[in-house]
Amino acid sequence: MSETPKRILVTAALPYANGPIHLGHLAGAYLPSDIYVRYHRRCRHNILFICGSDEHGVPITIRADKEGVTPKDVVDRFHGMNTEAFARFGMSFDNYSRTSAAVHHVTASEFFLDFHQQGILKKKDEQQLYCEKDRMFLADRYVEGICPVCKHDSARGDQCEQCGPWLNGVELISPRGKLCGSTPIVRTTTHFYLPLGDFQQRLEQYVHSHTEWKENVKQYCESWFREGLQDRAVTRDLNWGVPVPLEGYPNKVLYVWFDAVLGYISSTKEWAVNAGTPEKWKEYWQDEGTKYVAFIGKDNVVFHCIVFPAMLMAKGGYILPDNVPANEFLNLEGGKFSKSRNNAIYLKDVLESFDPDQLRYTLACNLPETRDTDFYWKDFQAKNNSELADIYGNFVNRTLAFTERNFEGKVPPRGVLNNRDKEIVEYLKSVPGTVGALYDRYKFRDGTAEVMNLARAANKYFNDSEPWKTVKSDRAQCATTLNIALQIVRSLSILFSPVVPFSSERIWKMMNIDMPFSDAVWDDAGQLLLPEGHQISKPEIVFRKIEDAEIERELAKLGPPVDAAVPAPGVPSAPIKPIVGFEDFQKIDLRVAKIIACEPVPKSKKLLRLQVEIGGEKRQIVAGIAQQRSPEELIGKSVIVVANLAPATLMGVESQGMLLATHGDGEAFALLTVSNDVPSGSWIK
Ligand code: B3M
Ligand code: ZN
Repeated sequence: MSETPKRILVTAALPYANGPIHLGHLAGAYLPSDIYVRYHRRCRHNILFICGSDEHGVPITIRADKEGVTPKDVVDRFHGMNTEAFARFGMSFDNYSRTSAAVHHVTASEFFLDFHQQGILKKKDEQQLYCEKDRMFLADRYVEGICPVCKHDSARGDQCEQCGPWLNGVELISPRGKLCGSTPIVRTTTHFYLPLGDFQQRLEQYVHSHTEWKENVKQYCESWFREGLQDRAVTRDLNWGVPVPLEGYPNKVLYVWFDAVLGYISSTKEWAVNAGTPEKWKEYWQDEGTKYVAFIGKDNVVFHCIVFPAMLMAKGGYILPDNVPANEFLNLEGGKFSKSRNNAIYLKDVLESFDPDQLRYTLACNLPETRDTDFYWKDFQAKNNSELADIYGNFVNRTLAFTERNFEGKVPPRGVLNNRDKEIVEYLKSVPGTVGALYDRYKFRDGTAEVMNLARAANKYFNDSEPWKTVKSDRAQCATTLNIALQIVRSLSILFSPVVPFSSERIWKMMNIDMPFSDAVWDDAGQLLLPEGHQISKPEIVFRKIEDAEIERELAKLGPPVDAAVPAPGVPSAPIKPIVGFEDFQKIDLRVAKIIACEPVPKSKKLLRLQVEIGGEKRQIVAGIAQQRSPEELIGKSVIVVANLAPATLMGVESQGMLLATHGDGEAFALLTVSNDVPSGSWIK
């Protein structure tokens, strides 16, 4: 859609109400979406901005279990805390709802029932991990274990954070319950599945029709398509969530991702009711004239580009996202954000010491749009002091102060323009279009930089025009310079308003302009609209400088760096595990094994069943390397195995050992092998 759409719907991922909002969240989905919306509002486009708290799922119940409180206590606390922090940060949502709201339960149930009645959902009996001690099925994050793909040792039941795939708890190697740490058993339970495979063709068509999507997003979808979409369980054995709306399933709820994406729709319904136009939500979700943009972080791509569109297709009558601009991650001081290791910066804490605009500007300059970026406190200080204060703030102050001193604070007349004047006026005219086009292509860093470039050029214009000289030698020229400089101050406040809304409004007030700031229109920022003789107010400092001591204080609050080691290019880093004694190491029996047979494990995309020989003894090993190696490539190879690992059952097949391989996919994947001359059973020490 290149021409202006009739209306725009913007959603930002619903943050889990299980902890406070941190800078990683802001850089992922929230600041970009807010800049986009504020820009379009200035353009007077019909745009609606929707968000809310994601209050279901295991992240919530785990936190509640840990604290010994109810899930409701947890979501009430964080919903309140995050609503407030977002407001102080200037997030301009039209509605911020929560998925525990009645309207949401009704909406999610309606989708589920509709799918059930249409015969789309498949009911299946499946094996799931069950903890006999806690007497519960271990859904999603209630179980951890070794990732069958990359061998990461704390993959969660639903996903491996290290290598990314969507897992099923039973695929984990050596699973352990999150609550009591004991080894779960496998038990049969009934669940409803959404057959994503039935939608693959339409989903591929849909994704392929959006060549303009970000590369990372398209690549991610392609890898899912290549793998082939599978049936996905959309119910869970839990008590917290939207209850399965059918008779006979008392202890089952909808899977959190099934209900969460529908939270966008229910939040829109809530907005419509509050606005006194209860049917109006339909325009945003069901009218082809709406352009829908879903802002998210990269870890949510599959749910927004595949699962949610499939659900909307299944329901029928809904529009699909026109774009899903997913950001990469923001790292902290060269390491990963980690809440558990005190390596996170929470929004509410930053706002105790700094202005929201200081944070908004720094993050906007450093958004992880095409790759992961780092937040450094020193960088935060430098950007504030040398750009916001020294360029933008300085230009505003010197212009207003000069006008006050030499023209009684009134906009002086603009006379004949010299070449320098003409040049800056022409440049000013072009900026709204340039920046708007960048924002429309979700390039918020570049857009922000373009606005700062205008402030930079304006400072240079002021310097080169030397009004402190012309005020004596050529007062008419001096008046023209100041008239133009004041026009640019006005323009900058509009052009900067999506990024730094609070200070832009302060500047607008200092300019003493009658029109409410919210009425100022984007394209007018290219025009010279301040009338001659207009009285401006007394200038005040807009951006304060940040002292070294403030930054030292923030740095001291952080825990030791996580992942400080420099990883090899392209390889996801993993921290080195704690030291083990030689005795402990010696307990692990590593042997050379020869692969004599190999075949895929039925119904599994990842697992291979290998028959190996270890010095005359035959063993069966299940390895999660089906995507990296074919059986033909493996048969006959001499590999290294852990020969005394406790047996584990994977997808119903017993594994009596483990192959050694490097972590990672593609080039990063390697199986540890030795030459076939080395006899099998040889001991490695
Ligand atoms: N709450 C995951 C997250 O916060 C999830 C997003 C839901 S969007 C519908 O990353
Ligand atoms: Zn993994």
